[in-house]
Amino acid sequence: MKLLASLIFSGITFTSLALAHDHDSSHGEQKSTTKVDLVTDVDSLKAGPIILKVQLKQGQKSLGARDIEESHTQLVHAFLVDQTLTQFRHEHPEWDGKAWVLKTNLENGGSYKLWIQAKVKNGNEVTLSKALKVSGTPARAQGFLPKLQSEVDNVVVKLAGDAVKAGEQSTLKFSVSRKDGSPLKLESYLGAAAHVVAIHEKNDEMAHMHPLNEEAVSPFETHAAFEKPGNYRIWAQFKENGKLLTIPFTLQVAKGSSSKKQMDHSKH
Ligand SMILES: [Cu+2]
Repeated sequence: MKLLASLIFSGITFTSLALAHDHDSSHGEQKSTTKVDLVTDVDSLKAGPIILKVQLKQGQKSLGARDIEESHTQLVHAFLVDQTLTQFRHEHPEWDGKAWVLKTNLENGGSYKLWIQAKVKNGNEVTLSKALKVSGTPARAQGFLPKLQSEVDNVVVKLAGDAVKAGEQSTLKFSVSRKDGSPLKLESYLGAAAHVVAIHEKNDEMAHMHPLNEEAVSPFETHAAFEKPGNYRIWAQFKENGKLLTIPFTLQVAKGSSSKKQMDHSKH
């Protein structure tokens, strides 16, 4: 009897472990077994043209072009965002045999965050970040009042995403037109109709989304799941006539019923 009881007990334990594991893995690619550290050659830069050498370290190994799987036509996606969340750069560092070389131009100084996304071969997609100091005139803070309509270069984009709650899946809908209401002829950008990046006002959480529709048309929609409540700056990037447009928004994400649980998950 005793043996049987212990067998049942261990059986139950085993099942619940398996369930717990399943539960964890369903929460997305970020929490996983592939641990990668982000290392840069310097921690501080000067506003203007910059060159930053980035290493993706898996233990002692530096991950190079052969270790990374392409996603959206690129190996490594890099984003540089300052603390005001007004400065945004989306770049694709190139592997020079020793490091991923990131070249861009920063107009303003400030406290920046470098965000890196890469899909490790035989592993998972990692999202990494690192703080960088940039000397130079800081950008003027714009605050985080909701901004669901944005204009850049005669192009108007409206974002419909009201009642978005943390920890719950929502849909963001972007409608693009010219100021006079006429349509744009969108074209594919990096293998997607558009790229949408959302960063929390504390610059400590980011999400990179792509439209559900493959064809570059307006309106386009993306699925979004914001982990925590608060204000998010969102940049929609798409192309017309070979020209890349980057359109900023500010979206308020309300507390969701399951956001507490999600936040706990984000810690490990
Ligand atoms: Cu990219």
